[in-house]
Amino acid sequence: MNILLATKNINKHREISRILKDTGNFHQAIYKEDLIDVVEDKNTILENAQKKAHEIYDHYQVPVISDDSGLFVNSLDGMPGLHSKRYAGENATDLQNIDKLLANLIEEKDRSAYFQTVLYFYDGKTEISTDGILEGLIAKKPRGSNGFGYDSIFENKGKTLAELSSEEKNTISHRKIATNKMIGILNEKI
Ligand code: ITT
Repeated sequence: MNILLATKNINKHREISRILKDTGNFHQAIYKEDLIDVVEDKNTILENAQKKAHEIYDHYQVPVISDDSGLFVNSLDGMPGLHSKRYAGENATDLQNIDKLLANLIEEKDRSAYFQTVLYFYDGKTEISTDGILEGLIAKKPRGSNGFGYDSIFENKGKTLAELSSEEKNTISHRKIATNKMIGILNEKI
C-alpha cells in the first residue's frame, strides 16, 4: 500500500521509509514536500499525531501515517516533551533547542530522558496508533554528526544517536519500535 507520510520532516521520512524497506514488506511511505500545515495544539503527542493524520487524510483522501515525537527529560518534568520542536522559541533551530536544554541541565545530576514517537494511521475508516520509546541520558555536550534534532545530545549505551550510522539508529530507535508495531497491525488489519 502507498501511504502518505503526514510529516514535513524529511529526516523522519528517511528513517521510516528505510525501516519499511528493510523489513521487506509492501508498504511504501510517500513524502510530499508541500504538505498542508497542521497546527499542533493538543495536549499529548498521541492527540497531535491523530490530528495530523486526520487533517492530512481529509485534505488528500489517501491513507496516511503521521509521526509525532518528543524528547522527555525526567528532571525537567518531561520537558521539552510536547514542545520539543519549539523549545527555544517559535522558529528555533535544532542548535538553539539543544543549547537551551543543556543550559537547563547544567547543575542537574539526573540526566535521564527518553524519546517517544507516536505513529497514527488513518485511511478514512481504520485508525491505528503505535508508540515507541528509547531510554537514554542527555550528554554534557553534543557529539556526532549523523541524525537530526536532539540526536547529538541523546546517549544510549555510551554513544549519542548522532554517533551512530542511520542503520544503527534504525535498529534501536523509538521510531523503529513504533514502525515495527505499525507494520504488524497494518498487515493484520488491511
Ligand atoms: P512534523 O510535525 O511535520 O512531522 P516536526 O519536525 O515538526 O515534523 P515533531 O513535531 O514531532 O516533528 O517535532 C519534535 C521535535 O523532536 C523536533 O525538534 C525534532 O527535530 C525532534 N525529534 C523528533 N524525532 C527525533 C529523533 O529521532 N531524534 C532526534 N530528534 C528528534
